[in-house]
Amino acid sequence: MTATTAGESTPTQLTTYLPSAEFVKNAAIPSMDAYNALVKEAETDYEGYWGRLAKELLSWKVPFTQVLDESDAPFFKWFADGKLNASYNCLDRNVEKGLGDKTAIIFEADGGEVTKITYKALLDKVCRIANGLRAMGVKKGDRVVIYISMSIDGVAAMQACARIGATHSVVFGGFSAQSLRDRVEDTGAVAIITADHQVRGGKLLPLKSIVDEALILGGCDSIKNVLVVKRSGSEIAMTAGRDTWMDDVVKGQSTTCEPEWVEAEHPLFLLYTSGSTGKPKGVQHSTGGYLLHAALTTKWTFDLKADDVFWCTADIGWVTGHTYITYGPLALGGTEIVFEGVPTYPDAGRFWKMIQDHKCTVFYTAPTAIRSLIKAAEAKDSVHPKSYDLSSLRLLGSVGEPINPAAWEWYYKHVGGSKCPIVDTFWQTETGGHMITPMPGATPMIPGSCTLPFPGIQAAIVDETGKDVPNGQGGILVVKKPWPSMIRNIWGDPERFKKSYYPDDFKGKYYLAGDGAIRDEKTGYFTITGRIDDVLNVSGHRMGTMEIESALVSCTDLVAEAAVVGRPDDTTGEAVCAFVVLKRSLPMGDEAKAIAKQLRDHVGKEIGPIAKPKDIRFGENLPKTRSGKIMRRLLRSIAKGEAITQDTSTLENPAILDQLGQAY
Ligand code: 6R9
Repeated sequence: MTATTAGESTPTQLTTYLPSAEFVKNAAIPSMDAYNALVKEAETDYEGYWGRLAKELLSWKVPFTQVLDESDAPFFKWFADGKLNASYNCLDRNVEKGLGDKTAIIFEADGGEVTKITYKALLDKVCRIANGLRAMGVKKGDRVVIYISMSIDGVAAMQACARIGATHSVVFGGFSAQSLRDRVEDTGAVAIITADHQVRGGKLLPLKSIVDEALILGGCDSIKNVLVVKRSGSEIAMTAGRDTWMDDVVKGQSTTCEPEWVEAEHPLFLLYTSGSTGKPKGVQHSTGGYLLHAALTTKWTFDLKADDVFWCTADIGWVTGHTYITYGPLALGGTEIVFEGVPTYPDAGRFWKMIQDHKCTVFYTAPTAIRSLIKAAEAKDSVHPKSYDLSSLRLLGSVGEPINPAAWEWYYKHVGGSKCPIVDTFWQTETGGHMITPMPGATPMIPGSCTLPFPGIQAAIVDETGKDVPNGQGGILVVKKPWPSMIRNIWGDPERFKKSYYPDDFKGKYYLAGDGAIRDEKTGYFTITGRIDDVLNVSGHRMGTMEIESALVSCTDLVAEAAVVGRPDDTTGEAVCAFVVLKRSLPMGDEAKAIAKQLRDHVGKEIGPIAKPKDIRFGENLPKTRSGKIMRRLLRSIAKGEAITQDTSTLENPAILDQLGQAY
């Protein structure tokens, strides 16, 4: 790869990186001309373009005759009269192509044990789970909640649901009983698939007992069955008539299972994510359009080839794990790594050692992981990438939050050996797959920019009235045309769907991403400037400030009022900072520390450990305007430790600013 410095050197000037001739030689999209030709094809005949790709990448039981149906906008339908099955597309058809003996998944457990499974064996496993679910009466359209950690079983459970047309809803294993309960109730699921325990960083953590707790909290009467995968083998409570070991569910089941051929619009999954207001929303995805984009982006953005060993380090509890573990790589017949645990156990060299051991070629992770591994590597040579053989790598990816140029360059140099392109992929739970990203064999890369839209995606930046803003000027990120893998609805709340994503501000015509962005004057490249709503991004995990505030005030004995803002953090991107007014006198010193711990534990219990505030600041009141509005901009300055430059003359009680100066 050649590094060229573009234009004159100014302090903000960043280097442009070009893909190497060697990478370009075999790339799916080998030049900007090839990229531009696809963009042009989509512009000239939008439906023809997506229709062509849907036929080329997916196998249809019943071919579609219409590509896009806009008659009920913004409830768009894609390939609506076509029928297919996602599990057939990911498994059977690869076996039929002669890939039965090819490794589908290389699984490495927390303790380092490796299990490999071929396409044929994975298909057998999925069929047996699917038959077991059918035997329990689970059928097309039913919802199944999956609460499990990273495992072949987790991927197989998702595929088994897809096989019988049941809509899965995976709940991240770090969520609390309360969060799990809320999601179970909202989906009205008939079954939960879980495991006895999960293992993270050498520690055994409960899963099944949290399911029990969630079900006791009430509102989950729809659940008829709980299927339990054995991970630890330790003793756990089983409720007769409701709980069954997965081993017993699949015992005696056939390894063939006729797929349920579903309409392309049939909901493949629901995945809960945070918005700016209210409870987390159940993002509903389709089968046909979603799977098309999962496969297509894996093919073009990750340039996946038959002999690649692909590794996406995300958890299947997040959308990245859905699209780039469970569906995309398998739909293309790829070999992928799945790992259990954390990047820092047994030490911060885990990722590098796994890349070396499994000869990983394409590696996809989050900036927060990179930043924490940089810190560790700089402190200790043995966990520095240079202590490992990473020569198998040919492409790197980043997702979840903006990657700062310094982290980008370290990733490029120390992990990629200055020869691997980096795809900085911007997308969201709602978009199903990549929206703005370099094409690795074509797009000149600039650290910190996700560059240009994926071919066919009509991303743009507009002002509050929906008017395009010129390059060089920041604005609101929108998508002007519907695309196949877009969110179809918020489960059970179509009004909220319209309000959140197709607001009247843009006459209901543009998809509102919720992020701000700016395009470079010269290159037209996009840089994401962060959320424009009250959503925080901590270690690439989305959280609503409102959710955390509700969790804090639900500690009714202690908390009178709470406000939550984000502040920049070197490692996690953003950190949660809570401002709390207690029902008692202002605590100081050790007492304040103890209360802060109590509040953190409470948030951990209400939502999950990821939502625990890093800083808690106590005040006798919150800074408010005379009309009673919390001055959030001011809170953000305090959280950052900035000198206060805002006008505080409207502040009702300026004295509390001093109290809020101390973080616990
Ligand atoms: C896939 C995923 C979505 C939000 C999104 C944005 C941020 C994701 C990014 C990025 C800058 C990138 N985000 N990728 N910001 N550059 N490459 O992360 O989905 O969990 O729904 O989060 O994450 O703010 O709106 P999700």
